[in-house]
Amino acid sequence: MYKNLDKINSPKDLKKLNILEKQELAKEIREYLLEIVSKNGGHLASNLGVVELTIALHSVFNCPEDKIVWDVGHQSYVHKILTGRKEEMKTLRKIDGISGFPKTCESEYDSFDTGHSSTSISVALGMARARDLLKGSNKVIAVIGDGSLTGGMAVEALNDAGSSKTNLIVILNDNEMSISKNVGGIPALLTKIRTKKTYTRSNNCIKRFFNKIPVIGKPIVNFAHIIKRSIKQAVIPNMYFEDIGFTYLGPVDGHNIQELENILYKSQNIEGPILIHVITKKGKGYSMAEENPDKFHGISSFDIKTGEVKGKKQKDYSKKLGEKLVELALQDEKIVAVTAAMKDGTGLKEFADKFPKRFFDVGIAEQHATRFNCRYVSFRIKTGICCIFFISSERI
Ligand SMILES: Cc1ncc(C[n+]2csc(CCOP(=O)(O)OP(=O)(O)O)c2C)c(N)n1
Repeated sequence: MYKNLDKINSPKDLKKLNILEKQELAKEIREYLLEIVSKNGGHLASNLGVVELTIALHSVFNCPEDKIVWDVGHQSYVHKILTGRKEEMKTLRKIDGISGFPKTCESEYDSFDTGHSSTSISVALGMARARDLLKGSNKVIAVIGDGSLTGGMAVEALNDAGSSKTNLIVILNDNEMSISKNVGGIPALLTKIRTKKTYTRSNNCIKRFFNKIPVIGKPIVNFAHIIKRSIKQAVIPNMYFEDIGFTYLGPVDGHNIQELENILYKSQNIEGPILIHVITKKGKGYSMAEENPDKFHGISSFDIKTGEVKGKKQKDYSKKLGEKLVELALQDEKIVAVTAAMKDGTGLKEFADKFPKRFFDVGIAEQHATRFNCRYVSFRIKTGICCIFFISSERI
């Protein structure tokens, strides 16, 4: 029995709750997620991380008219729970059970059939442009993780959306994790922005102060607005998102429902593409998952108290392959390994630990990895370097 959760059959019910009730609801949803995933298995850590974000999204927007596009579809459990599928979630990973990903045939609240990854901004931009042609007024929101943002398609879509002037909201769910620790220049940029958080706060305080001064207050604010960009550029080394045409909002605490709702309401009054930078903790609220987000990213049934996976752990092909690769790499220093953000899933952890200089995680970027791989293949002809290339093997 859940005091608040049992009352929620659609986002309409959610909108009736006050902020304290929503905070209690967030706790109950976490308990419910743990109850289900510990029994059936599933994607846990990412969902624990988006509980408040999903509550805020469904509190502020009006789905199904407004469209939410989940980039990594495994992040949609909370969305499913809040959109009338709480009971069905008990059939997750069972024969004929509910899908662990958004499915348009399952619910009108699922706007797109998403697997993984990096497709949401393209999909949402297409929906937004179609809406504009049809003279519609609904909102379109893409929710993309920092891991998925390393995928080429996401960058291509940002490039297009940024110059489009189309009303579109991109929520960047930044938990600093892909399945493993996120890698590359874009995550480094996000870290830079996160650590300059004080900029947004002090900027708002200054605005409020000058706005209170009669007559001269407003002109000063306007003047400040003109020089804002240069100040921003001085304080924040790289305003990448603004430079490519987005209005950047944030960073905002992804576990504070009130702050999230405020920023989502604010975004509704801004024209053009907007990127809202939301900071979340993968595995939030379950210490085992907070400490080992990669282990609890996707997991079989487990004991909630100990975090131990139930049943006998079988050696899978990836593990065996990884072991063989290490054995071969010990004999041949020209062997390297390339992965597209799937170090653990492809059995390469031991290789990465033993040969850090010969291991390349290129991010969720298989397209890039194949060309990068070809360089090594062409090297092989000349120098004998051999490349073992692993791509995603995850099932949807
Ligand atoms: C094209 C592709 N590459 C890699 C994967 C494996 N994969 C699935 S989810 C994921 C991490 C996604 O990270 P993020 O978008 O930050 O979401 P999070 O799980 O952290 O919430 C990865 C690497 C995949 N499914 N598809």
